[in-house]
Amino acid sequence: MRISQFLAIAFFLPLGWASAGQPGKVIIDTDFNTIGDDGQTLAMAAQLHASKEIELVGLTITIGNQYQAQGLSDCLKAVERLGIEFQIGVYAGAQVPFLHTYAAFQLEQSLFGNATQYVGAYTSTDSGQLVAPPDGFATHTVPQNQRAVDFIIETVHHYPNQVTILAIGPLTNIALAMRQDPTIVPLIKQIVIMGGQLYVPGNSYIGAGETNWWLDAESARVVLRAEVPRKIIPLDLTDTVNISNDTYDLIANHEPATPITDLFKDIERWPYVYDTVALASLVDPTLDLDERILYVDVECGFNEAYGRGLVWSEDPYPGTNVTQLSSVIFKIDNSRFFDLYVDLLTRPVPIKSH
Ligand SMILES: *[C@@H]1O[C@H](CO)[C@@H](O)[C@H](O)[C@H]1NC(C)=O
Ligand SMILES: *[C@@H]1O[C@H](CO)[C@@H](O)[C@H](O)[C@H]1NC(C)=O
Ligand SMILES: *[C@@H]1O[C@H](CO)[C@@H](O)[C@H](O)[C@H]1NC(C)=O
Ligand SMILES: *[C@@H]1O[C@H](CO)[C@@H](O)[C@H](O)[C@H]1NC(C)=O
Ligand SMILES: [Ca+2]
Repeated sequence: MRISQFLAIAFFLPLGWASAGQPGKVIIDTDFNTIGDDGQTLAMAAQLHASKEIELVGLTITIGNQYQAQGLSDCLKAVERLGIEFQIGVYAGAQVPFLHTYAAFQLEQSLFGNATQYVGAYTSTDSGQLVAPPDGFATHTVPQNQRAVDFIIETVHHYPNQVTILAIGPLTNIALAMRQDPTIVPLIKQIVIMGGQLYVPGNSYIGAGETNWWLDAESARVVLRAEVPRKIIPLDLTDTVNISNDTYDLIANHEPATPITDLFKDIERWPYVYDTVALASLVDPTLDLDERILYVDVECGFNEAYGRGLVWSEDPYPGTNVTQLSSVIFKIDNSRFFDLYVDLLTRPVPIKSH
């Protein structure tokens, strides 16, 4: 079943609190990597753009899985590989988190213990040496002249209440945009965030938080406290959306092979698909099976809990505007999700322009 049919059904169902009908225009803010969950999300979004189920308006790159310059380089190649490089601009974003720099991370290590889990870019300092994807660097695509923060601000003003931000990395670019021009905040249609953990352990340094929020907790806090409709896809959900070997094989062994399935064949098998769940939940809210409206915040103290999600079931501060509540998804329809995942990751690439 195609998404358009899902949407037709969704039309007759009560939609979730933060779901405002068809997704429409989407900016993806991403700590890009070639064929990890961010790269998969872009490949899926490009197909949804081609079939007009979303309108992808730009890709803004942030630090996270990799330093920003490497994510940017990999994303330039990705749009060429997908054949969307003349339609979708790639914008360079924040190079370091708002406060939680590599130096701060090193201090944390010395005070609170060594890293035992995933720390993304912080496995080393930024060497500045770019590494090519398996199929080489981009040959003819360069970043847009405009910076990510300015692009976000300009786009939201140009299309008031029409732009959804799919935020699948640390929230640095979005927080900076909200601070540079606070008038965008009430004009953002919705932010869908992959990040945070509420009742499950984290996957970042010493297990405190989820990696995106841990890498830049201050920016996460800015975005979580903004008066903007928000849907959160936390680890609590993504920990329950495991990809099976059979599903892997459907993509890796797909005939005919595509540049995406070829890349997929060589990735290290890993049970989680994180960011792709956020895209799916954005385009098809009927996938959401357990939605709760919660007040969500993030620990910013300089301690072992830095970056950990904080949650209240009710507004903790009298007078807080109700729009600061978040929709949090705890369960999706895994079977329908993986049907969509396999479908979108096996469609022909490069995508023919329309
Ligand atoms: C971190 O690891 C290094 C090298 O293994 C070790 O020398 C150091 O004592 C560790 N620090 C803490 C706080 O555990
Ligand atoms: C998903 O995979 C992880 C890691 O292999 C495992 O610990 C967990 O129990 C699995 N969860 C589900 C819902 O299958
Ligand atoms: C999935 O495949 C990997 C390697 O291809 C293998 O190590 C693992 O045991 C398989 N998992 C299951 C549940 O069959
Ligand atoms: C909450 O904020 C929205 C948007 O700024 C505003 O329209 C609304 O009146 C506010 N509600 C309360 C109770 O302050
Ligand atoms: Ca990501």
